[in-house]
Amino acid sequence: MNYTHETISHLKRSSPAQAEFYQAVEEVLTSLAPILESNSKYREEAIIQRIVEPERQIMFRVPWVDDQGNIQVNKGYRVEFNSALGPYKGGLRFHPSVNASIIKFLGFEQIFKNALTGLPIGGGKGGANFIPNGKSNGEIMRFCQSFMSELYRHIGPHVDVPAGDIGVGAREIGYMFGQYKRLTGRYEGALTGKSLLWGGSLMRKEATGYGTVYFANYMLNDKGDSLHGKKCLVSGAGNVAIYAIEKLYQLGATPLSCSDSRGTIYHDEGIDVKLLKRLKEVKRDSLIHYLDAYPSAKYTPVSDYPTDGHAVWRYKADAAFPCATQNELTEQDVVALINNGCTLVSEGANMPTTREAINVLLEANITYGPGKAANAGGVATSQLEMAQNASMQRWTFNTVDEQLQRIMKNIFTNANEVSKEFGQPGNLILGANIAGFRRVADAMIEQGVV
Ligand code: NDP
Ligand code: 2IT
Repeated sequence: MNYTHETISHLKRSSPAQAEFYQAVEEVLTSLAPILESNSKYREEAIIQRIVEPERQIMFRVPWVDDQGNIQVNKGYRVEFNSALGPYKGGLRFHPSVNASIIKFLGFEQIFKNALTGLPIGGGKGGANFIPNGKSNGEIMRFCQSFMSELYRHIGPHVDVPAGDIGVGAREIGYMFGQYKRLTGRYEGALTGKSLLWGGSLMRKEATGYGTVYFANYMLNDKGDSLHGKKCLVSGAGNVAIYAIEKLYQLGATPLSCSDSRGTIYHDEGIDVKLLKRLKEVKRDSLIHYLDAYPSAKYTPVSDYPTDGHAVWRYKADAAFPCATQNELTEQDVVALINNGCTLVSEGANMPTTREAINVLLEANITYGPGKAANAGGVATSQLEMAQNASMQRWTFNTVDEQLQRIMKNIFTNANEVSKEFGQPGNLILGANIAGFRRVADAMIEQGVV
């Protein structure tokens, strides 16, 4: 029986117009074929029918007043997808492209990613179709307060624990935490990614980018190689990209590029990570200003990108780290990478690689770390933040870093072992999807039809 085809047809009828969600489901179900064939219990328990349907979906109005005194209205979401393994856990995304399809694909991915960490966290995701770029601090604060004025009733340390994602960093988490505390009267870990001054964990900011690079290094170590001396392409210029770039330097590699929503920087001497932090974390400026300090670097505006992909992947390098957004690595981008000698792709972003591009990666035997494995360091460290909050402790940077490395290594080993168990050694997309699925599905079976 073709579960993938049957499930997608069903979803197209029951949840119309959700292309990114179908894409995420198709990718997972394609990988699950061997375990579904060999294991009748998952069919008898209707696990697939249950797992693709969120336990709860919340959609709400987010009204706020801009600096000109105009009333603005956005659409807010929280999809509580699966709580078999623990409280719903996953980020909030503020970006104009946010809609039900985007939040559902992210929430669906999060179920398996969180399961892979081995930690007690379920899967969820949320956000709003808000445009953070160009907004004043006051506007960001009023938006976050309005967003939390509805969200607070659905979350809590044992219920659902949101964090950041695109457009949501420490500043936004701060404003949302303040409003949560004001509305509930409780000072508790209902959000992660908090400031170090009031309950945040050391290393959370760095965790996703560092984790993605650790994961890439573990993949290479398994083949007797390492990142040392490798030239790397990175996309994005936000939280994940910045700390991936930082860790690449620490492991002896050279990151040559970064990108934002307006263009791509390629700098053959290596990206100046201090300047990048100043431009993006402090000034929230366009990457074009990188040229003010380095006129010899190359800037390509989006208008000059190839029609079938992205400028950032058209340079010569050994490894690629997509760290911006979904579907940012196309089939033609992957072909270009391979023709230029690239042998590794490690995904910091969620679903950055199109379905067709993944097929090319697998056929070419490229070392490939899928996002739900390679970028799980962020959510794993969020869970370490929850553990510190619950026990009123504060761990050192090194303690958290050691745990992050241990978790990333375990995820690699687990996905790799499962890929061998199912006769496709090294196919980590298959290994990660089956390993994550097995843990959630078995927990669902033990908890009955709920
Ligand atoms: P940020 O908002 O910090 O940075 C996102 C970066 O990507 C920015 O440079 C932004 O450009 C660029 N970008 C965003 N959307 C687009 C787009 N549609 N086209 C081109 N460029 C775009 O987000 P994060 O770094 O936190 O997230 C990046 C990716 O990593 C996302 O896929 C997210 O889901 C994933 N992720 C994040 C985790 C985390 O802990 N933060 C954990 C695991 C995965 P600009 O600066 O112009 O806005
Ligand atoms: O996609 C992700 O894993 C995140 N945005 C982080 C989620 C979290 O709860 O830390």
